[in-house]
Amino acid sequence: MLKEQDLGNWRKTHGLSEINPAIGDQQVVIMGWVSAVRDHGNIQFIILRDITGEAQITAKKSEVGEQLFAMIKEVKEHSSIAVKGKIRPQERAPNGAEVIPSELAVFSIARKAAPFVTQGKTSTVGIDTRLDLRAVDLRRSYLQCVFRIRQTLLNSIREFMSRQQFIEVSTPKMIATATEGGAALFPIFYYNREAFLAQSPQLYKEQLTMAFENVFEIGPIFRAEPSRTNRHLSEATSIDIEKAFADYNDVMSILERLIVNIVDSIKDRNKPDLAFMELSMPALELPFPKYTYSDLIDKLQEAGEKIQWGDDISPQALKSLSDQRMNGFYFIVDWPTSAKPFYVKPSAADEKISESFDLMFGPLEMSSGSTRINRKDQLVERMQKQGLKSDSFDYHLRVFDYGMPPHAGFGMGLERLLMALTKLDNIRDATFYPRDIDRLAP
Ligand code: AMO
Repeated sequence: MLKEQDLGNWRKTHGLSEINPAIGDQQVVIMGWVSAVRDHGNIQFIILRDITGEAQITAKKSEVGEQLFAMIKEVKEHSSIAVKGKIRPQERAPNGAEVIPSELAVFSIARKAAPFVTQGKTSTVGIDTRLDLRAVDLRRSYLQCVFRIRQTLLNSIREFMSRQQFIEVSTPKMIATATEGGAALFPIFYYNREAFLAQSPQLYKEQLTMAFENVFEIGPIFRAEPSRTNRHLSEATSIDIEKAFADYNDVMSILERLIVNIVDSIKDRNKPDLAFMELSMPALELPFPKYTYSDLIDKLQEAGEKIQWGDDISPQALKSLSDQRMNGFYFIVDWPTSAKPFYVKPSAADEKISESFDLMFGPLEMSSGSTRINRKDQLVERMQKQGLKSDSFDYHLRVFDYGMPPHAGFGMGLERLLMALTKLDNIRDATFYPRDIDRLAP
């Protein structure tokens, strides 16, 4: 019988990707979780995985002795184990080497077979079965690739924005008022008052341009989305930037260069992941194509869509257009003022149109942004037109008396971008523990 033991003095000497013939005769200690076992009678193979990669443990009864062999034979997939042993060259094993065990430590025995396999690119079970056991699901090679790409994405955003002299900020997630009209709020108890989870860092990032000029934030946003779609989460991660002395054209230029930088970093740093996923990054050319909202409405009407000027443009409608350039990244600019939140600046030439944009990838919205109103009286007027009480925004409006610079910015959904770049069907797979109308656990 296998017995579980504590870590005690056991420590790794090598990550599994470091196991190779060059290690020679020294003893190694490796640790990880069992991703596969193969029983060949008097030879037992275990494929062990850790965060660096995988290695093969080969136990021949004649080589390791009856007692250790019997123990190894009992090890099940997903168990957490350590092995002490020596390396032997083996062409067919990962990195050309196998580990011949001399001692086994079992930290945690897997008591059940997982309801899904962790190898391979596609899963045979529905997403809900996987999400119910998400930490086990995240052991899947495919998702490990997705989240390594996410890591590159986050690092390259921080590197790029820092190079452009943006400072990373953190703004409150418990807030007093809504900013994004259409999306519903989650109310919370804040001591004896009602408060909300932030839908966006919008007003705070705008205020911070007064002090820091250029700011960015990568943080959670909360949206009570009543619909069940493959592209909406109740808790998402937003990449927000705000820049003083700039308009929407300036921040569109930053956004497209940011996307190019991210894609280049992934191509450079995630080669093995892209190879495993059989995935190539989109070819990008600057500047990204721009379509005005009004032109798109005309095109959609020509394509037979029932859509009026002023309506939102749905992904389904966009799919009816057969424009090659709309398969990749492109901007839709100059949206109706009525379709955008109160802080978006109407155009000086025609106030029905706003200085705003959405960045799209195919039919999917990645980001939206705009030039903002920086005059208090105009902002109050826009709030009133949208039926908002300007008194409840007093905490925000008061800083406009002290020289709010002209500014512009955007917010981009991290999971949307990751989903688009890794060609995931469902946004839930682009986040560790998705939240939606049906799911609050795990
Ligand atoms: P918007 O509401 O368009 O704009 O949101 C910006 C981007 O955030 C992502 N996003 C979501 N992702 C997953 N699930 C959701 N429920 C969800 N909601 C939004 C999308 C979207 O394009 N304050 C403005 C931004 C700005 O003007 O700076 C805002 O929040 O990718």
